[in-house]
Amino acid sequence: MRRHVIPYVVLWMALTVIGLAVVGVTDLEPVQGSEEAVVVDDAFRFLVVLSVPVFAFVVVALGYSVVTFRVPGAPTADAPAVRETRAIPLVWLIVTSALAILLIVNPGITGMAALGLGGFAERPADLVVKVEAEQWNWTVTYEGLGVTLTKATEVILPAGRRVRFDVTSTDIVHSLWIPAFRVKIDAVPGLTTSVSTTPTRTGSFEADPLYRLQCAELCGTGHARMVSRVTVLEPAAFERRMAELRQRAAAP
Ligand SMILES: [Cu+2]
Repeated sequence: MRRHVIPYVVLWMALTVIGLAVVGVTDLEPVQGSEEAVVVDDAFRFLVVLSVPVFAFVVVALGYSVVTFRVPGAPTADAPAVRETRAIPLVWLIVTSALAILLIVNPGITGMAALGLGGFAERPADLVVKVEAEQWNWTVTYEGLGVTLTKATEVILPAGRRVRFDVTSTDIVHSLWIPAFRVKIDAVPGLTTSVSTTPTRTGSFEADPLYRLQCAELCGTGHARMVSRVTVLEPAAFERRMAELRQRAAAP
């Protein structure tokens, strides 16, 4: 058994290094349009990096065993029971338990705290946007600004301001998803669900297709087309656009 440890560890390390190199050159993080995107991406990258040595450990164990312990021909009897490896399950139990606890604390609890989820205090919103989902449109109302965009083709948001979406549905379950912000919340009939985000930079669907409000819950034949463009403007430009939309709505 002992003589297998060193080649096994060498193979494990080699595959881990290759895996981490692949992760390093792979673009895992598209545009980060909000503060939440940074939290979510950090958690995602951490989990991916951590999974590389674990995955390599299992793959090398499998491959190494297949090659090294192969016995030609059909087996005539069971192999003798292995009794001298009590340390291996013990180490395995301790390491995997420690990793699981680490992940629960970070990025689990720390991430929830940063996002204001799971009972952690939510930061007050600068702007509340009511969103009503229906097959297959989004209707958006800017609370206190007197602007409602029925079947909105475009959702306009201010950069650097905390936005809370209060979401509901008039028919079946939909899901509000803005990929550039990494936020998602179900739209449920008879219920108001909320999700908050702070866009950090200006952006538009034309410049990056992740700037879109997309339904993320299969809701019928028009589901894939249940999309509104998202545009993030500087606060002053946002106020001007709101004023324009108010005027347009007031015009006969
Ligand atoms: Cu939908």
